[in-house]
Amino acid sequence: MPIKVIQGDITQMKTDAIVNAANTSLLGGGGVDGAIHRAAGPKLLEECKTLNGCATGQAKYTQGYQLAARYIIHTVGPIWQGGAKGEEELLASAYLNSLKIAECLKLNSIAFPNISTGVYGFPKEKAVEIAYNTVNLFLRTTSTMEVYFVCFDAENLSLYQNKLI
Ligand code: AR6
Repeated sequence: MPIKVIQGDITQMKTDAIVNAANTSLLGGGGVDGAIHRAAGPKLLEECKTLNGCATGQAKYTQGYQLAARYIIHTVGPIWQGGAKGEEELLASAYLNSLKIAECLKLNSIAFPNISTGVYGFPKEKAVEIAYNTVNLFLRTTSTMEVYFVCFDAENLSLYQNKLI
């Protein structure tokens, strides 16, 4: 099974790339974004400053610097505003565009956090469906990449584990 679910800190992953749940500025923030910037070191912010931000649902990549992962793929999930503002499509795009970058870079493995389910408030159950379905479809049609869903909290972990059964 190329999809794996684990609980832990994504900054510790030894995959070829880890995905950052960033904001449109790409200049850092709290949550997983803050943890990745702290772990990668200050050169990450220097490179991010050259990227001119990132639109919601899009993705851009940088080097991994002090991380074990070679690359960081920065994507911006939607802020949940009730569900009528294209949030579901934008979350699917965030996953898909990250996977496309990994494919362009010819990566064998990638680790995702649970994008938008922290301060951006996306309902976790819906987010799991979208994440899982987007990755599954991508892997079926185009790729043999290993994909990890790295869950930080127990609720997301059990939602993902139930989805995989
Ligand atoms: N490893 C894996 N997952 C983590 C980690 C970690 N070290 N730390 C937190 N999470 P959030 P968002 C989980 O809020 O909702 C930032 O300020 C967390 O439990 O980090 O997409 C950005 O700059 C949750 O399940 O991201 C943006 O402004 C998931 O990561 C904004 O937050 C996402 O939570 C993005 O909000």
